[in-house]
Amino acid sequence: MALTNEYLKNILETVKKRNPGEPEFIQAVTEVFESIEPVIEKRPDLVEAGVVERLVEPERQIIFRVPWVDDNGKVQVNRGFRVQFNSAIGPYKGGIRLHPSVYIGIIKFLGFEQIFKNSLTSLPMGGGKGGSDFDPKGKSDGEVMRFCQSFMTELCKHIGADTDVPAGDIGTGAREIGYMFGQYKRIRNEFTGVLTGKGLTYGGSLARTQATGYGVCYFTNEMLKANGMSFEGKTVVISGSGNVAIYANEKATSYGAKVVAMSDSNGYIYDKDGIKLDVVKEIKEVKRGRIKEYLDAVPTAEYHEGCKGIWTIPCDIALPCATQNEIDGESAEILVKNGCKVVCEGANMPSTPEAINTYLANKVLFGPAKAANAGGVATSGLEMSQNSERLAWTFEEVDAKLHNIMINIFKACDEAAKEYGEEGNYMAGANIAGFLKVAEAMKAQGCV
Ligand code: NDP
Ligand code: 2IT
Repeated sequence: MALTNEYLKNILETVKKRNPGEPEFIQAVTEVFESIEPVIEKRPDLVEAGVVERLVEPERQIIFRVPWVDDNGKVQVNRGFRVQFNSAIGPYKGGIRLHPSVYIGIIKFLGFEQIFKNSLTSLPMGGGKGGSDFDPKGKSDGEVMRFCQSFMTELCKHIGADTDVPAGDIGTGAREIGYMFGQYKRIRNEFTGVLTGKGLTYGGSLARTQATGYGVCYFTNEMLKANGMSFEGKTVVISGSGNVAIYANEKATSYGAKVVAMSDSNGYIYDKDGIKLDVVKEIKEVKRGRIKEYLDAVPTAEYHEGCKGIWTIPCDIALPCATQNEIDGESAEILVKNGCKVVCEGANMPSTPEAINTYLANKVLFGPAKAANAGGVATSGLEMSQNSERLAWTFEEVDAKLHNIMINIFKACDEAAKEYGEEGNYMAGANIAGFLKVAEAMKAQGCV
């Protein structure tokens, strides 16, 4: 769908000129612009207030050196990033990605998506994202600790419980958050909720570990119900085998579905009898191993090299929970041909624009990332609330709030889509609903 609105077309041209070599960022901006076009047509006041040209420019971008010493005593240097994208509705909030593919364009696409996602949660959180091209894989605990301490030694100058609150993302889990929190506390001499995803002994929230994956399934379940379907008896394929994928599997299974495939960046496993999640948890959460080790415990399963092949496995529901652009147009065509009825995104921007067009053209129910995976950051928001009131809620309390938030996010997407003549297009609905709250706040606060 090409843009026709002149205001948006001109801004997109500027974004392309100003951010060369950042295709993921341009992709994220283009998708949002295509969705909000009908809003812009109806709201000259937002154009007058210059909302969109401000929205696409991060408020602040910090890039820094992260030197650390490896186990051989050799100095290593990585690059650290924090993009503080938008604080119109709350302090910057978003994860930290540690992966060799990280560069400024990845952090900007993630930070931009985070603005709308956080808006959809209904909690007061602005958008931000950070990370580094450091690869935690194959590093010792000591190396990871020294990297995290060095990363936080610089980052701590820019964040704070009321300023910017980072969390986990790819490559950043409980271990990394612990090391970063320890260093922040040591340098700043304050014990505050400056990071979320903390351990339960030092201010973390119950259910944060499960939140993103559970949230994806709560959202999927609402989408299924609204269209006369359910998880019961469905075959599900989930890419990835990290934090989001594992807990999406757990919740989908508890809803009566059978998850038959999972993956990592080397390959995928197929278990026609349903993946035994205990085995995956042991490999990934305890041993930090590879998904192919599943066959050591379940020799009847299959392992295939390469990640793309996972989308050739017939399924009713696909939950991409690994990384950006993991489903391209070709994979989407194969999913549709094999009878897939639902795609709901746990990862950020896992579908290329061609894939999304294929879903929409074939009436596949599509749950877009910024709505479907918002349960993680929503529960981070709940962790911040608990830290502020110096209390800890039970698992059931947090999970119930998360469930309710996901139900409301689905409603908001559904209603916004209907209001703007895009019934059933939850991507349009998510972008519109997420945008409107931020746009109103930016207009009200004047040209800042
Ligand atoms: P993890 O690091 O726990 O797991 C990532 C998983 O994805 C691993 O199985 C990893 O395989 C795989 N993966 C990562 N990069 C690639 C790649 N380039 N190609 C193929 N597979 C890849 O991360 P999370 O589970 O936390 O994050 C997964 C996705 O969910 C990301 O898109 C993240 O932004 C998004 N997300 C995460 C949230 C959270 O709360 N954690 C919240 C909302 C979204 P391998 O081990 O081989 O690298
Ligand atoms: O992409 C995301 O929403 C996250 N990685 C979680 C962010 C957070 O602050 O919990």
